[in-house]
Amino acid sequence: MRLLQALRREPLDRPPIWFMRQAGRYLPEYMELREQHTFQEAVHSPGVAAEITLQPIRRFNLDAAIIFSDIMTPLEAMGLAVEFDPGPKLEPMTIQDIARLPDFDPNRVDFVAEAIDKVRVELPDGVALIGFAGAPITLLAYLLEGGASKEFLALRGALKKDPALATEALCKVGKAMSAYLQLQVDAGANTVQLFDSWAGILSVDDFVDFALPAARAALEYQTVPTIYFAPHGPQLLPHFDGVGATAYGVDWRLPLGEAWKLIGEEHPIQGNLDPAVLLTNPARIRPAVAEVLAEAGGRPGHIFNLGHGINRHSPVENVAAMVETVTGKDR
Ligand code: 1CP
Repeated sequence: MRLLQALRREPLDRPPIWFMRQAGRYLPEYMELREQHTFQEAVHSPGVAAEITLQPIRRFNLDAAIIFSDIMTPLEAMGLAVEFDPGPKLEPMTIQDIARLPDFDPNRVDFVAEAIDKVRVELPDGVALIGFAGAPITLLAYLLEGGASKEFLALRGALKKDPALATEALCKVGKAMSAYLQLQVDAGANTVQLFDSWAGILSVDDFVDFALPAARAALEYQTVPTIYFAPHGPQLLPHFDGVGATAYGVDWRLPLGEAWKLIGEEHPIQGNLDPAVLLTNPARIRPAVAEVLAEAGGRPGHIFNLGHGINRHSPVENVAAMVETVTGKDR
């Protein structure tokens, strides 16, 4: 599998390509299924989740599928109820409540393993399946706020107020995500990605003291290659290495070559086309993709991706132009 080869830094004639949120709202066939099922119904029905996972694979020449689910889904296995509108909504919790959550019960998320099983049966040879989880500090941010926020002050306040208790809560969530990733690997995921979507709001010190050890704990016992993705924080790149992942995903803020130097060129890197480019047209997309490829310079260990999830208003023909520029026509 091309993605796994890149994760081993084997030389390749072109980098593998997949993109974050590739199963989602920019695809008319996803919107059609969403007319019949709520987001939660789709996630909880292995047949529907598998179908949505496969939709982008049928349309484009991609090297990986990512299981359709959400970073909030495994919290159900700790007894929490999450709703979506369209982002996650839940009762805000205190840091004490989080530290005392019940342990992760894999039986409560067996629908994810079932969906992975169904995807595996239909996935073309050579296409890898990616499992994923949210990184502990990102999940803590949502749990403390009860949903999205611009600044995540509740999180930053909790780290300052009682560092020991914050560490306890992070350990609880980190252990749960480690088990959740393992469940996906056991079901057939070839690699796993940890999404640390909000680590970038932290100071370097708080990242190193809190986010990094928690992310490391979620990844350290995995038996497949791992990818750690943290956008919005170029100040963090020189510290990524401490997470101990196989590869690191970066957003578009720095040119890929510069980001790669900061992370360390011995690690594979994933990224980093600005998703905004997909809102333009193929004539602008092709040179922008070529620029990312030139930054990577054909070096082994580059995985082509967007710098963050695709925007829902991206025209499908623009996505096709991006994929074709990376792959030519053939798989
Ligand atoms: O209405 C809808 O159809 C729901 C939109 C949607 C989708 C398609 C949500 C709600 N989640 C998802 C799927 C999803 N989420 C995937 C599927 C696989 C794929 O990539 O194709 C993945 C990997 C995620 C991960 C996720 N969820 C992240 C990490 C990635 C990132 O963007 O940084 C985060 C932060 C979430 C929370 C979330 N879930 C949904 C939304 C709209 C959000 C963002 C909320 C916010 O702004 O904080």
